[in-house]
Amino acid sequence: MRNIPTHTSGREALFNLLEDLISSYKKNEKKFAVLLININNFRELNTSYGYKLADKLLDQFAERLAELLHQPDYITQIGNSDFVMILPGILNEGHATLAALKLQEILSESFNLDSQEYKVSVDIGITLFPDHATEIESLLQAAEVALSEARNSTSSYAVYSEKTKPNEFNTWDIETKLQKALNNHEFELYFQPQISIQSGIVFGAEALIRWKDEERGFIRPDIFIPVAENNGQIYEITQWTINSALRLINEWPDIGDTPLKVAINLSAKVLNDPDIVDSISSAMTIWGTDRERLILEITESALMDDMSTSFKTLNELKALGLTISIDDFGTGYSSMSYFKNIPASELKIDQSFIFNMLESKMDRHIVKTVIHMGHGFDLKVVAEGIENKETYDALKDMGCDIAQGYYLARPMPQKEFIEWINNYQPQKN
Ligand code: G
Ligand code: G
Ligand code: MN
Repeated sequence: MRNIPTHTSGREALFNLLEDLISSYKKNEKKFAVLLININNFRELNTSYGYKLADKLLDQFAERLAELLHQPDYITQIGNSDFVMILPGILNEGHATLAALKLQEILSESFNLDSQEYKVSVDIGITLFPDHATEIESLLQAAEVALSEARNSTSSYAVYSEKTKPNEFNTWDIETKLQKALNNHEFELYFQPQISIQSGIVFGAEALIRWKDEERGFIRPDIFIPVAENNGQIYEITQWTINSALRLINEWPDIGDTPLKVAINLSAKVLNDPDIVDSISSAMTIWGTDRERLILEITESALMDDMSTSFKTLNELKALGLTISIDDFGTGYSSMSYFKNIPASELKIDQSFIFNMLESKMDRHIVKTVIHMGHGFDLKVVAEGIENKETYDALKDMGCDIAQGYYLARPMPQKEFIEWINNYQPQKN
């Protein structure tokens, strides 16, 4: 077990501690340091090794941090891959950077899991009370700024400094910019084609949101969707995505016997919104959408977080005639028993299995098994992340239903997508 508080409870305890420290340190004119520690590429770790292993790694990581503590130091986990360490009673900035160096030294030794070695690297943002800020929020914000500075520099730690602030694009900035983007409709939907692999004809497309900021250029949804999930902006973004997609598909040409489908990514968070079913249903009425055309993708891992609420909402959406697809399938570390009641009609095998399936016998075996199992449950199986013809052909042989990946086409804006459909020649093999 992790012997330090995690997530929400950690955050609350941290705020309480900071409140106490700030009020007593203000009186005594003493300094303390806040270190924000972030594990690099934690998401990739989850994808490559699975949640179970990543969790074990996180446990060991937390243990190592805890060993380092001297009374009255304090450490807590505040996000999936973020930890905050408080060092009370330091005399100057040098003390704090020394601690950061020490931390890095200790964390850079490999972790041993299931008799394999894993390396982890961290970035650390450092901020001092009262030098950089004197309130809880602004202290943590300054630590975020310092962390971004560390991420973007060759050094893996950085101390907050006023001059880094205006150019930095931290979580705080994203929130404000995101709101502006929502108000000004700065988003665009891109579409990545999906092909019915056995017949070779176009099946439809996955809609992927794109946000281009004036200064920063394209900001990846991987970066801003989690921020929006945290602060509630995700509801508005979801409305925008659904309405845009349903409006745009009305411009797509009719080819073949069945209309082209659109797959929209839904954050599992919105499944808790009591109005979500009604709002999707009324968007379909407004845009005159044929129910069979809409696919909703939910990632497997998010689904597992709150299975009872998610399943209830998904069943209602399925009852409306929509297709539910389980995205990133195979990374959610799930118990197979949920399959008996799964409110889905489609599985999207995670890209990580597809990328290496030609080289890795293990990955090939997983893909084959998922296809077989999916079909056993009457589910259509989609493979995404197909980057070459050999992979496409192998998936066809395995009986996979739908294909998506750079080999076929990259995500593209509406206009190009329509041209792409019109020029597409069915794959002949
Ligand atoms: O291609 P890409 O970088 O767009 O996608 C990165 C991630 O962002 C994927 O996991 C995808 O599911 C997610 N994503 C893309 N568009 C949307 C969207 O409109 N809503 C939500 N919730 N997630 C999206
Ligand atoms: O999590 P989700 O499955 O929604 O993520 C879709 C993401 O995968 C998008 O970011 C999309 O651009 C990306 N993508 C789609 N096809 C390929 C591919 O063939 N190779 C790689 N590397 N990424 C892909
Ligand atoms: Mn998806």
